[in-house]
Amino acid sequence: MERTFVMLKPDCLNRAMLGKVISRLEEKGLKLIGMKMLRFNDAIAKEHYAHLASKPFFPSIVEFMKRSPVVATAWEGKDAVEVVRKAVGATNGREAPPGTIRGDYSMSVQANLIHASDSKETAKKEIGRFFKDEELFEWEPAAISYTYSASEV
Ligand code: IDP
Ligand code: MG
Repeated sequence: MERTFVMLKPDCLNRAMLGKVISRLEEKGLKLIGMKMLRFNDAIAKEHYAHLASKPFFPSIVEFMKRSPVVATAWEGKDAVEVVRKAVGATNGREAPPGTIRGDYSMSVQANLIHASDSKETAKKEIGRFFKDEELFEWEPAAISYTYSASEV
């Protein structure tokens, strides 16, 4: 099954939205396979957001991500990368459609609650950045045979 990386950002913790946001992914039918709390430093922030290093708002993202701890999670499911990106919605919370996590809970471009990998390659890199192999768990949810049809697994 495909894996993806999701991070609950400082605004998610500080607005006490962790449970809500994690529930959205659980209720969709994705399987949580790893979870940890950590605090960003400059090195992690620069590596994680390297694709934005040339943007004028880059220093502000780094400061934002260091403001409080974050929660890193890894999820598994069929087409997990795309399914999660769709559930998360557009970067700008004011433009993300209702029904998406950002569309329902965020009013900001920067404080948009959640990070999700944008491709399978990125997901592999990001899971590897934040988790050791032994911090990722193989398990079978009790409802798995009601989450997918036999031909989908
Ligand atoms: P994504 O999170 O939807 O994949 P990216 O373009 O990868 O969006 O940007 C990473 C993060 O950087 C965003 O989630 C947001 O927190 C922040 N960011 C992106 N664009 C801006 C901006 O124009 N101003 C401030 N922060 C931004
Ligand atoms: Mg991105």
